[in-house]
Amino acid sequence: MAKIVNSWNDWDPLKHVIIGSCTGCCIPPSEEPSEMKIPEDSDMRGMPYGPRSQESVDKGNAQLDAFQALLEKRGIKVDRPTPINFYQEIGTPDWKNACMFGCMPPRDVLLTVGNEILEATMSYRSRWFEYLCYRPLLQSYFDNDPEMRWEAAPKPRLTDKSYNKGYLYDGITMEERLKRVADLFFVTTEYEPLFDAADMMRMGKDIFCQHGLTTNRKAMDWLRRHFPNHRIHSLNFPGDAYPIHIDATFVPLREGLIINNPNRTLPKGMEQIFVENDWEIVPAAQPAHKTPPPLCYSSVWLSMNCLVLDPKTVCVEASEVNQLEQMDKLGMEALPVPFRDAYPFGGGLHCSTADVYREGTCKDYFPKQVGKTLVISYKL
Ligand code: DAV
Repeated sequence: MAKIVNSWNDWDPLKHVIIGSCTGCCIPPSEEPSEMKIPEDSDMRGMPYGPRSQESVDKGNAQLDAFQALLEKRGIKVDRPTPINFYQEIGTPDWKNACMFGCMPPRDVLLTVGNEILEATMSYRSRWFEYLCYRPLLQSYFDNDPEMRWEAAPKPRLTDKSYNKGYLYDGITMEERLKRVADLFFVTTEYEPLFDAADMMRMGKDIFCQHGLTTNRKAMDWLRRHFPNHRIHSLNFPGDAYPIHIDATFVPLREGLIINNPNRTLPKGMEQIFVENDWEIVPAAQPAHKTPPPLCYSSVWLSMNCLVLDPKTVCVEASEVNQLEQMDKLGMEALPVPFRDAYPFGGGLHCSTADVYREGTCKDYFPKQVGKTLVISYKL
């Protein structure tokens, strides 16, 4: 039987990937952590929950299908999840929620590390059951690849103990938001491990995790124990008032090269491990757009949320002219992919995919373990 699952980083040659789907996606009811993510001036603020319009779903799906066709033309195998009925009340013995979110960004849910695919805990109630959409795929990988490790992180209780009540209050200023991020005080507590897979940047033997609204330190400690042959690091980016998911902030393009959101740079002491190991950190190009598309959770920095196909080739959103130009300057062939109609469903080209197979093995890109990033224990 063939090997199906293998991926150690975000840049080795991609052979097999999952692309999400907009079918049935909903705007979920407001919850403490999702409210935090929505900027004051966003048209998402105060939106009633319920299914997204069929027109927007069709437009999003058309772009996802075209992206699939582009990858398949290049010999990359593409799988798709099986959407469930997201517009139904869900619950556990601890809570109820009026509906779910969707299954557009598989990157948030699935963390591939070598021959393992790990289902993340997630940190919103609306996304608690999202793993079900990927189960048909995971089960078939498990059935057909005898080495595939299928794992799920402990499902979180997500009771009120997991959230800092009143963290977001009316009239909170931008200054206060930024201070809280700098102080590592987030809406999620340290009560239980919580993480979205998109907060992880996989770099061979090292996994760098963004500490923010969706991932806490206890999750990093859980990952440290779960992956004993890896080194788990914590990164934070104090310039980001809404820190969720590392992939519009700090994005590796190939061995030795990372683009970093210029508004969200690493604090002192955290850049050292990259510098000492000869990694170049380049400020990412400015987004081409002043605002995200309507009803979008993410910022304009989805411009840098690109999918690397191999160390010389990268997919970039087609209207992101500055980012396309920068890729060229950095020696990458950039393939333009129209994708703004899919953004509102949860993200860009990186978010909307999850690795199944990339060539390559687990390498040590950071032999010099220096600076202040290594997670020893979750305590601050
Ligand atoms: O800048 O809004 C989006 C990341 C989505 N996975 C941002 C982060």
